[in-house]
Amino acid sequence: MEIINNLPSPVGLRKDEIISTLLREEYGFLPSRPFSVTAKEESSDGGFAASKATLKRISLTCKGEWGEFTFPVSYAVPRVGSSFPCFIHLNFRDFIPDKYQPTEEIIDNGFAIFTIYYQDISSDNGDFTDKFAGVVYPEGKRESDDCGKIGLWAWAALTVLDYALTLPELDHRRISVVGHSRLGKTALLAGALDKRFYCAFSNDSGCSGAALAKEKTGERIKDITKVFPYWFCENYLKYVDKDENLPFDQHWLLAANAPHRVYVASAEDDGWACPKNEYLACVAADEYYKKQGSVGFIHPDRLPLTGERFHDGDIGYHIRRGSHFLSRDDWHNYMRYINQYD
Ligand code: GTR
Repeated sequence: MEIINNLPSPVGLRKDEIISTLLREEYGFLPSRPFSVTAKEESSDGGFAASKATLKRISLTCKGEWGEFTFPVSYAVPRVGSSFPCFIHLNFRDFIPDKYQPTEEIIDNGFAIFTIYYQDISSDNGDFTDKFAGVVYPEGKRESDDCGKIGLWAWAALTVLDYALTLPELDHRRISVVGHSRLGKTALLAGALDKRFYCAFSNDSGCSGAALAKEKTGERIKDITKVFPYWFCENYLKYVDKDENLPFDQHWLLAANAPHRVYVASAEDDGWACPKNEYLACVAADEYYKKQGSVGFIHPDRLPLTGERFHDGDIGYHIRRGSHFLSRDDWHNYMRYINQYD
């Protein structure tokens, strides 16, 4: 099979070494974890989805060495049953349901789901005084290795995980993080930073997400840092036009998710993300997973065909028909992947 030669290998490095390289050079170091997270139920609707689920709006108040920050989340949970596997979904809107979150279908499959509207954590722009950014970066100023917005959004997913792990109705072994596109990059980072996740699901995350930078088509580091420099730490700018000889690459981000699962979903027509390099990153991360004693990526010795799914390893994968979108096909593949195991 076609592979990309001379990729820097994470094999031989400890996981904390891989993560500190990714944080120092690309995403930036995150704010410290909160000392406490307190939940307040703002509303509860037991009639949600034909009364099959309860939909709650909850405020989470976090206290930490940086001060205090409160953000809202939505939580939909089936009304009948117990030990629900759960998704923490970073979404682009706070609508329930939403075109990227078919909540009733998720409930019907026996899953609970948290939704974080990402801009409730901090705006999707270069304003570092907004919301949580303003708490951790007084006057909106960052050091060159302080995290950008992706790091702040990932911080929120870890915080919701802290809260989810206090809920007796959830299966604490099977709480996963999901995101699409910029929020797929965020889900992969959150997964790398917290071994308590079951799986990190990256949907069409592309450049600076699941796709290898080397030999990538579509979006490159120069493009992404031109429009969205604030997603990353300032150090990342030094890699503009250096995609071909980075000292690390995006398979390190997948590898840093070991030993828990990671899942990469691509869409055939998503050329800007580069489905080929999303697949080849899974291939390249396999060796590190195997060295940790995990089943790595089980796949044929060729590029995938549209419609294929590879669900037998700790690195899960599918490529579907269509364009850049978090679709029902993607969700059904994610639930199928989780359900086949436990
Ligand atoms: C694009 C960006 C991609 C992807 C996408 C999104 O414009 O360049 O890397 O993250 O936005 O998040 O929708």
